[in-house]
Amino acid sequence: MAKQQETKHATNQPNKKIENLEPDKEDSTGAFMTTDQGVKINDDQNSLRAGDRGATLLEDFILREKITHFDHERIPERVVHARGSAAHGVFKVYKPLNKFTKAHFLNDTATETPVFVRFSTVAGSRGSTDLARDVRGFAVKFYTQEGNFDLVGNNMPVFFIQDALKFPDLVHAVKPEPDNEIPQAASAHDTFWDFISLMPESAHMIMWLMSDRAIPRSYRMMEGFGVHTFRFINDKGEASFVKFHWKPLLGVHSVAWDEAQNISGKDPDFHRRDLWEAIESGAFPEWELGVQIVPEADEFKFDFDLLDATKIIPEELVPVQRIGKMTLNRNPDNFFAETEQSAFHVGNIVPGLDFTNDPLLQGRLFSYTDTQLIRLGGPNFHEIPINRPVVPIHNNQRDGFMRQQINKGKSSYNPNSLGGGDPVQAKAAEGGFASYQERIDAKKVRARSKSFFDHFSQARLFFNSQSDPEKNHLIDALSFELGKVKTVAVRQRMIGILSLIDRGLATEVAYALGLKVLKPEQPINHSIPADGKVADYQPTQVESSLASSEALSMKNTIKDSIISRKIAFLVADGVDERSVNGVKDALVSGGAVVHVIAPRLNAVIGMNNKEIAVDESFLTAASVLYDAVYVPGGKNSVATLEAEANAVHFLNEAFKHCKAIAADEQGLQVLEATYFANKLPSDFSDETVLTEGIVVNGDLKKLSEQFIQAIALHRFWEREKPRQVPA
Ligand code: HDD
Repeated sequence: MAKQQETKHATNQPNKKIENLEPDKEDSTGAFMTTDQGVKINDDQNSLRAGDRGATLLEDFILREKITHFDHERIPERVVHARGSAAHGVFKVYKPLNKFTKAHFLNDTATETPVFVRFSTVAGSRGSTDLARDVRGFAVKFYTQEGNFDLVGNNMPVFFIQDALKFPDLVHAVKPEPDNEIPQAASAHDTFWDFISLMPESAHMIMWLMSDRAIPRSYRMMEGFGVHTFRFINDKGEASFVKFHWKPLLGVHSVAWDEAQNISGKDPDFHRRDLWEAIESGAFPEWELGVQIVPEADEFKFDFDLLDATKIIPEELVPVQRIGKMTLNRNPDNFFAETEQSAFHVGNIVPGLDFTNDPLLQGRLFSYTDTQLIRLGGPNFHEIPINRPVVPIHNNQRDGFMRQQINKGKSSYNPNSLGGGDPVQAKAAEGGFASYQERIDAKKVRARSKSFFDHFSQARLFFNSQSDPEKNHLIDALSFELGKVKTVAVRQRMIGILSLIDRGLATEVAYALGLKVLKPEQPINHSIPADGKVADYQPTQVESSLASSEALSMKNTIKDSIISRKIAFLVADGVDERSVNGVKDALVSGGAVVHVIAPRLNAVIGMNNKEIAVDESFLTAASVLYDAVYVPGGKNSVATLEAEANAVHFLNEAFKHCKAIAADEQGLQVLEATYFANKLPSDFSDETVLTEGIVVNGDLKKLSEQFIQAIALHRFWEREKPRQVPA
């Protein structure tokens, strides 16, 4: 299927990684079936027996081979980020960045660097729902001409903890509880909030996790962040600090929590399917790569520490420069071979980039190779096609399980004379990687810098930057999650932490939990050294130099297109074909995907006896799987639909989830059968449409225009204000 995309390829160069994968691909079209040894098989239905009712013979190598392979098909899932989906694509830089970095792929504007990108949830297992409230992984492997660079980030710019030593604790706390393995893919349980309530440094991340960012509408509509501060190194050996951002060209959008829970039942593969279908249809997802660059000299200029992964650099302080674009334009051919076996490592960097001393990053540098050793079974996982670079590998590493490369010659050591001294080391000028020579003069200590002790100012900045609907969602999310916690003392301790972020927030959540905001307990900070004074190691309360930051609210995101958005048309026999086709044509030419949904499958007969193909029935479709709904007229069609509970429910849910809804003059009759009939706007002017998201118009051209504008706005959260939406 991916082959069809050749013609739609948004870019114009052959993708070197796809070429590199080609020799390993297998295509059975027109071929004989064989064993793994290449022997043609003439009966794949019956094992070899002593007589047709007798015992199976051990000599049946066909049976033995097939069952043995099957028995060994599974590998361990990733210990975190087990559930994921991936795609191939390319990255191209806009202009050379040589002032800051010598990395070739960030300087050569002519080259399209192949990428493989895997998106994931963190806590759930491989088969868990895509719509869990969770952080999303955003891992990009750049197959550059200088080797692989992996930017292994998330869709949130900060992290729960400051030191990698706490990572196993965090993950043990969020994963299903160890006695009964409950709950799957959810943080709403005691052990997670027990840990969080004792880890004040997680406060900022918790604000992100409880926000709508944790329930994206699509992987294609998420930001990505490298999280840590990295280093850029130019060809003079000068360094600057850099933070990486991915900015989606479709904007950042989310679903409602009630919707997320429903999608988990109706289509747990919602994000996987969405990514796959968008790429198959040629609606290639795109992100711009952004960088925030801080000169070395400004390292201590901020009221937070650049090495602290629980902090952002607000965009008001250091703007994000957009330096290039990534386009995902090809689905994998095989999920296991590519997506499952892809092995990312934050330590895979190329000349022109380097690490910083962020203690979270430093610990990650160990963890990723280590985990691949157990997951992929040995030290040669870099040879698996999806992981190998597009440049040759020459070194003296040898052997190990599943070695693919056939190294020639006698010498596998350096220095050597028998092999002519090869392979030779490359000088920095020849592209050899040379680590940045950071000056360090320090005692070896187990301690945390005091510059890491402000845990609340940026959590507050995040909360203060949210729009009212976003704040309400955050309060609801915390009330839901803590409501699922059974231990009241944990809930109470969390209210204490929240009160250190924002008193109003804590009061609202406490109200929902039937608790009071008490004076918070002394938050525990785990960085107390054996001989340290506890008082010195308590979190500090610092005011952020900023009251709010625009980039933190999804309200300010791009809302200018309906590309790849899914629109449901509710129809029945007798529908007005002109209304269906007119509005459909307008939406499809705007890039949207239209599904016709009817009481039963196959087709409906319109009022002018024309057949209209049906994509889904009310049984197989659900409102939560669409971005907007249209009800075309036709006397008999609307009469059927207004009496059809599933159609009315479809609309009620769309209204509840704040989606754009449209009807032509006759279709209005069906809207009048919903619970929101008495909330329909009194006029359908352009202005009302843009605030209320409901379009009714007899003029199909005008209707289509207004509907397109409304869909582009994504959601009409103001509708939630009266908080009176059942469904
Ligand atoms: Fe991690 C996987 C992102 C902290 C240890 N991590 C993993 C993946 C992503 C991230 C996107 C999935 C990659 C894929 O699709 O295969 N991790 C992050 C970010 C972090 C972070 C953005 C903080 C800024 N991780 C982190 C720490 C540790 C790990 C502190 C351990 C000390 N992460 C792992 C791992 C995983 C992993 C155990 C599991 C599967 C894998 O590596 O390949 O090594």
